[in-house]
Amino acid sequence: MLYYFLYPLAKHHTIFNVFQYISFRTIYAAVTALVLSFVVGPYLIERLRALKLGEVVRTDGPASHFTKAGTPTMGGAIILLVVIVSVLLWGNLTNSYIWLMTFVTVGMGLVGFIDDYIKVVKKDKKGIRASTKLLWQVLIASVAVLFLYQQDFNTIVTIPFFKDVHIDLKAFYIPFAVFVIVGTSNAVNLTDGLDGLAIGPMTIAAATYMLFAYLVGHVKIANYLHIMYVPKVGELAVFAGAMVGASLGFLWYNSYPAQVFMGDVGSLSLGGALGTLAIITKNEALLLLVGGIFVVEALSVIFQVGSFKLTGKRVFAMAPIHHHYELKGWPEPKIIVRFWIISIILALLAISTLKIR
Ligand code: 57M
Repeated sequence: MLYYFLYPLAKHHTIFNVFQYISFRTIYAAVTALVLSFVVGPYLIERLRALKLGEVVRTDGPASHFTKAGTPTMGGAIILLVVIVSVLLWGNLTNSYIWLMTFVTVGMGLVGFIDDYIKVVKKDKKGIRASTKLLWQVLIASVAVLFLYQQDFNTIVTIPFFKDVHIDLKAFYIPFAVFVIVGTSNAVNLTDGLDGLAIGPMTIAAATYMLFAYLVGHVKIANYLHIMYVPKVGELAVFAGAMVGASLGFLWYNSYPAQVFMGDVGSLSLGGALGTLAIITKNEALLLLVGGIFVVEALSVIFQVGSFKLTGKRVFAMAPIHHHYELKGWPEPKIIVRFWIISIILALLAISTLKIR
């Protein structure tokens, strides 16, 4: 909006020229989201507490979690609000990718909100049926991917570290991209089981894709780095910047010991947004590295369930894997910070693929 109203004033005063620069708007989108989180965060957390939207903690999990009962949840609504306001302020609203990101983020957020509402307000621990939830997620992701596909979106997938390996999935790109978006949304949800465990790696992953969106969308830099140039994608750096600011702002309150949990409204929407960022910036396969923590958490559940069904034996003391370390006696903050460290290393590795190919 600011771009729309203030950039035209550049004819009267050159200072307004800054509004055309994606780099400038990205930084201020992040700062705005962060400041907004600090302004509305305490008020909204208090509202969630007053509305008694507190977590019902499962009794079959690690005992250390019992003290967390009653912590306000659905804090992801703060993240959603802050991201959207910041993007509306700093984004170029004529860019269709900005709207596509907003659609997926809000759509997945709605699915999560309904699930949280049933669990927390209606006190029905099961929430929405897993199959119904998945159906809605697939539907939202499919609408987004079909929109891209009918715009002649590039269906080639590049493989990190291998310059000459390109796979053109053609029409198979549609189910592939839907899988990436829905899979990431659910993987972030599975990770969200310790204070700051999901939002830390999310901040790092969003920052990494912020950088990639900027580079991939800049014709000169893309040519210089010999990476795929995707027109108009630079604007998504603004969206990712808002995600970074909002995630950092949320981490302020969600860090150990958490004053608020994000709920499914936060995890499903942020995960969906991250998956969509990977698709639109054409760095789909790189998400395995950038979102490595989410991938490992999801794989730990797949192996645990698979092994139990096939052999009757468990691979981990408990899945997702963060519970395994809890049961081994690692203090919660140690697990969280170590997972953050791994995320940073993975992000640096991902950035190194710009040169190592
Ligand atoms: C969400 N939700 C947390 C909070 C958060 C198939 C199976 C592996 C599914 C999995 C599952 O249900 N995962 C989805 C996990 C819950 O957090 C809430 O949920 C929101 C995210 N959706 O925002 O509102 C609890 O996590 C803790 N928490 C924090 N800090 C945070 O910042 O401490 C969350 C955020 C909160 C709080 O205690 O109540 C959750 O873990 O329930 N299921 C599991 O994760 C269960 N695993 C399991 O059954 N494993 C089995 C099989 C099926 C693989 C096995 O290993 O044999 C575990 N989870 C729990 N107890 N709570 C085990 C039992």
